[in-house]
Amino acid sequence: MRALALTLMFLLAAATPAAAQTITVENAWIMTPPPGVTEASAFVTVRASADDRLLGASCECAQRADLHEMNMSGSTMTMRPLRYGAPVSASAPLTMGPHGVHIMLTGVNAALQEGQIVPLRLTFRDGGIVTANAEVRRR
Ligand SMILES: [Cu+2]
Repeated sequence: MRALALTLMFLLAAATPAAAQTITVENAWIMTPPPGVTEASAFVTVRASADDRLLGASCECAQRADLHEMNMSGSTMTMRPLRYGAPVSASAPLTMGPHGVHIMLTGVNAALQEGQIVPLRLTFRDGGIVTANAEVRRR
């Protein structure tokens, strides 16, 4: 019986396609929201061993987490939602930042304080769900 269980475990592990894609998330952080503000931006750097797409994010610290991008139109910065996610290339990391791609957190939990570490869940098309520990900080 034990041998059968081990065989099943081995077969399940071998069938997991995630082994083909390796995703590394670095420098995850959330910009400290000013007092009374219920929106905040979160940023990560994503490296992937094969081309992939970041489809969405979630955080227990906020009611919603959406992928956005800042763009310059003339002299004004505009923000638009990335409805189809953000591409991650095997040749260049996806580097989020305050003037580019970011994760918009809305309905932020009042308990979000500077210095806190909160888990950020990222969903990839091929890589599945990756959780990163994001630090709440000013810059
Ligand atoms: Cu935004």
